[in-house]
Formats: sequence, structure tokens, C-alpha cells
Amino acid sequence: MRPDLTRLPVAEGVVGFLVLMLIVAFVGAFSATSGSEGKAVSASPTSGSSSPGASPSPGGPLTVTMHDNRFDPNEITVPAGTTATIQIMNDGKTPHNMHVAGQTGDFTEDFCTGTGDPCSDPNTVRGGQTATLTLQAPSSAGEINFRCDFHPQEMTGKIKVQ
Ligand SMILES: [Cu+2]
Repeated sequence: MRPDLTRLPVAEGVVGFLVLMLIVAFVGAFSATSGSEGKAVSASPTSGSSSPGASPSPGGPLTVTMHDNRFDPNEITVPAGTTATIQIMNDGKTPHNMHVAGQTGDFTEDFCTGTGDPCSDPNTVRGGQTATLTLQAPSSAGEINFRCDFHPQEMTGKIKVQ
């Protein structure tokens, strides 16, 4: 009992000092790493949520479905000064086309026989067929009429340039 009593306080003191040093070292190391990790975690959600969610919507595809005899939708919005590609689908049984008025606001020729007006490609879209129309939107805001040359009275629409 007695030798133990004399040695233990010394041994305990040394061990205790070493343990204290280890605790200080670990606490310092952990606080340093957790601090940097905290910054990394808090920084990534803000940078990740801000930009990718907003970008896909403005450049989304423009689609127009042609029925017998109407456009759906019959009003399209296109940003000014951009080149828009419109995907067209004829969901009806009879042939249709999409013919956008020229720069003067008039339909320059029937069935897009000239080169002036933006028209669906192919110009005659049969039932079940698809087509595309590339439109160079003017740099200023306004409205452009479009129509189907097969049904020019009832099958019309409007492109809003914003
Ligand atoms: Cu039509």
C-alpha cells in the first residue's frame, strides 16, 4: 500500500498532464476542422440553389399543337432579339401549316411560296406529322400575327415579342 501511495500521485500527475495536453490538442484540432467544414457546408447550398433553378425556364422549348382547326396555344411569347425555334405538331387529320407575317406585318405570300415570311418546315404539315419553325424575333417589343394558310380565317395566332 505504501509504495503505491508514493508512486501514484506522480504517475497520475504525469498521465493527467499528458491527457490534458491531448485534450487541448484534440479540441484545438476539432474546432479548427469543424469550423472550416461549417463554412464549406453553409456555402454550398446558397451557391447551388441560386443559379441552376432559374436558368432552364427562360430557354424552354416552344411547342405549338395544330388541331382541326386551331393553334394550341394561339399566343406565344418570344424574347426580343432572340432566335426562337418552335416545335410544331399536327394533332389533327387535315393538313395545316404555320405561317408568320413578315416584317411589314402582312402575310407576303400564300403557302410560303416566296422566301420572305417565316414558315413551318415542312410548309405542309399532314395529320400526325411534326415540323419546326425558326423565327428571328425583332429587337423591339411588339406583336406578330401567324396563321394557317389552309384555314386563314379561323386558324390564327399571335406571337408576343417582349
Ligand atoms: Cu389549318
